[in-house]
Amino acid sequence: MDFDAVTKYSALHAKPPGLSSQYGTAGFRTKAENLNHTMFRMGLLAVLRSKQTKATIGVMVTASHNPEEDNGVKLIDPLGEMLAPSWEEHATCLANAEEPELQTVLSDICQKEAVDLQHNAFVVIGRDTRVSSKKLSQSVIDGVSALGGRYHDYGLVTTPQLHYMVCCQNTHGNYGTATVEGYYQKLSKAFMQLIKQAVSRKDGPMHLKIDCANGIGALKLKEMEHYLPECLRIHIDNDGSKGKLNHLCGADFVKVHQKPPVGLEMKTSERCCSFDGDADRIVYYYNDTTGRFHLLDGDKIATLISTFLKELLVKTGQTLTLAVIQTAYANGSSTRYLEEAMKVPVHCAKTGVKHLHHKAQGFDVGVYFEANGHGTVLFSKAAEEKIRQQAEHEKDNIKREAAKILENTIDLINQTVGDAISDMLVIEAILALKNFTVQQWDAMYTDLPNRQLKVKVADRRVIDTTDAERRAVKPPGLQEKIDALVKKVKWARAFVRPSGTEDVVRVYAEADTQENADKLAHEVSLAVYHLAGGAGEEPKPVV
Ligand code: NG1
Ligand code: ZN
Repeated sequence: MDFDAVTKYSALHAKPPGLSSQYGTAGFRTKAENLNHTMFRMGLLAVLRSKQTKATIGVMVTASHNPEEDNGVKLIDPLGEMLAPSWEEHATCLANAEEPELQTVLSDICQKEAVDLQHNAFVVIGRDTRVSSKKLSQSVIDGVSALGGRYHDYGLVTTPQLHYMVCCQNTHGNYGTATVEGYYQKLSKAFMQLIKQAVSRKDGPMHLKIDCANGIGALKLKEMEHYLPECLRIHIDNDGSKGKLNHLCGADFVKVHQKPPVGLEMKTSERCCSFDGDADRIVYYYNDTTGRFHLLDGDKIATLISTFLKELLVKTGQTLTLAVIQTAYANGSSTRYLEEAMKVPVHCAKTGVKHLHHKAQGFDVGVYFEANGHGTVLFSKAAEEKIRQQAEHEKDNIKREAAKILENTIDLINQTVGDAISDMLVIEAILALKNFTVQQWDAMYTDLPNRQLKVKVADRRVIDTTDAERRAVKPPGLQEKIDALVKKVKWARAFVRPSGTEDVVRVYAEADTQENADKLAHEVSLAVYHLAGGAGEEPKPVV
């Protein structure tokens, strides 16, 4: 390893002494002005990971739904999945090493992970539309070059597009062609195959309004529009030409505030959706005839997709396991509906898609979604093979047709990570095939009223949880207090956990009415404030 080159280049991306950060749920995320050294070092780390795995590694520069001033970076492992947990620790050590320690930390990682320094490294890089992203991705490139790695800069891409590229590169084109055109072609072909049957019955084109959060999703959808069939008319709003990234718009805003984004004109019953800033999350919504806003979040999406897949699996006669993976934030109604009405097993994982992804890998078909709209479907290799075989060789017409639909669904889904564009096309195809309106989809079950709040505490690590974050084991007395509060309210559920991306404790409550959910969330916030070292003013009631 040419340490001299590393030292020389590192001086150009020097770490401000004392600054420390952590590779969290979604990589590093903080004010863009403090990220130069982190980016350079993640370029270095990507080279080491590439040498160790003997595969292409991805580096994505984005801060997803955070405001424009923030930025962030995450590494993508060989099959397009999130970075392995042991390497997250290396990432944190490397990002926090003071300049003179840099060489020692790099050597330690090489030693611990038996990195083959002779092996060539290849890194692919992508970035979102933030003003800071261009310069920061150049810092990543400098890091890659300092360790003699080769790279390809994909420039402006959505996060899931870069995950797709990594998977394509490492499967030698089996997953698809590693270009944005390859991505558009793969998805649009699968989509057209899927909706063929539905289109013949439909009277007119399907219309969908899309709030792109003033982010990368708008650019990429505009490119992709030419590949999509006439029958799907997309109307892109918040395309970045006027508004600020993620400001009063985007999937996170819509989900958290439970209201439509600014900059999108919604007519009664019109089907609309919102992407987040890097286009890996999606939520749907509409206004009913009384003007009431209806949100169809990740739980509703998981329900629609898993119901569709289950019906098809039954038709094929294949005995494949299917499960839905949720987090504690999933609405209680969705879990009940899936388990009781649909007879689909549901599992709960810790927050963060890597945990859901991992759990979903334990099934032939694993549907995972966070309530905030980040999710996808995983098919085991064996399941995929069985379905493809059946689609080609099955004699029974009904079984063969069902297998073909499943095969096209597999090709339409981005199995590497949640992908707003791919998820949107899957949803549009399912609605068309089932001849469902957004209202019919929404009517599958009714969400329990719920409220999410944040509480500031001196040190959020004083809270420790168990049972997929549904119960607090620390500080003493907190869970007992929550239990007592929950007991008083009908259909209630509440939990608290320290956020992995913000310096806050998150509180979630649901109950029979919005008023009760708001009241419970506030009371639980007060319990956190008093028992877990609240900072600043006491939490106020929800208004
Ligand atoms: P934290 O801040 O750990 O709650 C948030 C989301 C996660 C996940 C990550 C990464 C909620 C409640 N939490 O994590 O689901 O998406 O950000 O972006 O939505
Ligand atoms: Zn995102």
